[in-house]
Amino acid sequence: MTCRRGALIVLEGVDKAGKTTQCNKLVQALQDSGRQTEMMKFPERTTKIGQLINSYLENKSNLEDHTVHLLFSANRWELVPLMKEKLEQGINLVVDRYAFSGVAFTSAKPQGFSLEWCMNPDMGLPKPDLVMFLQLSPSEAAQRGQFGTERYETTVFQKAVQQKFELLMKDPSVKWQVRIQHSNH
Ligand code: NYM
Repeated sequence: MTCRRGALIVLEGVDKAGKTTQCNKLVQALQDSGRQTEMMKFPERTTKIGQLINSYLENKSNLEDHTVHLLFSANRWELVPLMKEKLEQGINLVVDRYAFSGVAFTSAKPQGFSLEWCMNPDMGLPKPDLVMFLQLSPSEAAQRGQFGTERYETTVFQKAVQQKFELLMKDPSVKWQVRIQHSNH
């Protein structure tokens, strides 16, 4: 018996947009409707590469900007065999961040990385069937402006990231769906 390939659904957005909450809800809803569904997230901090990324994000170590970009990409690639296996088994994957975050965050850095350079290392990754962009309303963004201590968590940087996401959403080869986030997600 052949089974249908699972769907690859990605959730993207700036920090604090509520991606993790929505991923959990989506996984639950799909499971409740009888569809085998699992959640994944990037960065996946538990692998060796993920630990390097984690230490960078927590400001415990510094990494050169190109290097960390490539590590984020490598962290996706190292999970591709597992992703493919699951999708081929007919399992739907709901993924909290993917290559779009990689491109948006690196290209938002003041060094002026081109989108093209940022996109190259992720070329050939399994293509999402749908990318949901959780758009934080400006008033919500202001309320959620109290960021933690991780790298990138400043209002100025998040605004730059949002602009980069808006450029990426112009790509018609990707099926984007924008969802405006209000209170209580
Ligand atoms: N991030 C995430 C990147 O800079 N590049 C990437 O490729 C990915 C997947 O890591 N601020 C950034 C975005 C977030 C941070 O994400 C960690 P999370 O979802 O808070 O664990």
